[in-house]
Amino acid sequence: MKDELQRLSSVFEADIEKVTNLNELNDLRVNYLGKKSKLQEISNMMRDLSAEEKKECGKLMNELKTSIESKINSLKEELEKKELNSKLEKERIDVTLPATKINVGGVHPITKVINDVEELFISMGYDVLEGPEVEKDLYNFEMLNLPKGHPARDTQDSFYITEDTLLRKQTSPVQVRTMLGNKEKTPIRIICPGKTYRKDNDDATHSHEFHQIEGLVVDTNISMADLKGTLEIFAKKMFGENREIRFRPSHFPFTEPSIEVDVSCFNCGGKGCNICKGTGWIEILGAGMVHPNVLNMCGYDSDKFTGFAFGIGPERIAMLKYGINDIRNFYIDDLRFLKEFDKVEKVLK
Ligand code: 2U9
Repeated sequence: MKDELQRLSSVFEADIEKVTNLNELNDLRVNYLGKKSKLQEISNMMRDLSAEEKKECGKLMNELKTSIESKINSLKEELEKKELNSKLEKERIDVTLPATKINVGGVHPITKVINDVEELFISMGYDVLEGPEVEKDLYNFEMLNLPKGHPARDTQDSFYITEDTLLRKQTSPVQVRTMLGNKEKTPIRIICPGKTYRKDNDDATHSHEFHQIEGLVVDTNISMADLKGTLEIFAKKMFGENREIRFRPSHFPFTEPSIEVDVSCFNCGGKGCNICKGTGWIEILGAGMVHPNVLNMCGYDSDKFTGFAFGIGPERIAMLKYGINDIRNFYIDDLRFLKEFDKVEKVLK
């Protein structure tokens, strides 16, 4: 039995020498320490020994078992370290390699204009409200003093979904909804930015899809002077502190009186140049006093309340401000345009 143990010890020494990885080491452990191992076989044979021999052989066997276990464990540690090192070696990062290029996007010019306008009006106490792009005929036309049959409702001009629903032509339905929804009929001071649609033949200055930022103020004693003061602040913020504005009479069904607003040319200061076509003035938006019919239809007593409204086209503002000569540039996602614009933005800052 002692010889058997001696032989097993030498064979183990030879076998462990051959082990090169953790899988082989595990096989070795099963072979030498498992339930069907050689050591277990010898242990079973001990049953037939005398008590004296059993004691002696048992001691030797435990010593061998402990020695096998400790040799396997220390080799395991060694192999694990080796495997980790070779993994680290393979995965080593070469910090001298050029970094992966990160493409950082810029703010789209239309978004930039909308953000600037929102920031200004929020600073003057306005709320910013949005609404659905698919609208009811009722809110898009009827409540804005455009009854059925009105020439401005020409179906050619709009995208109808059903007879009573269409893609909104202006953001005005948001203001209508706000007035109707304000049950206490408290004063209103809002701007409504968003996408709008009308049937148009797209070219350098026309697009069937565009944006608007409409403003509405309803309160007691609101006059055209309030409108002028407000739009003057707007013009100065967007086109420079030295700008002046002027009102020209116009017509919109939802405002009375209605006006078109010009800003003194930011290029020549009003002397006349190619940008203002020699006039010294550039048209920037439309506005007016809210039509009494609109106020009444939306539940505001026009004998008590007055209000002003205006409509800004962010595309027009961006084209003027950044010298963009084709409206289609805003929608075709040409990176060359967007990147150029990003550079312009950085210079303007
Ligand atoms: C309500 C009452 C009145 C909104 C207004 C304009 C004048 C205007 C144009 C600007 C550029 C359209 O996109 S554009 O071509 N808009 O000139 N918009 S007053 O008036 C309202 C709106 C809602 C309840």
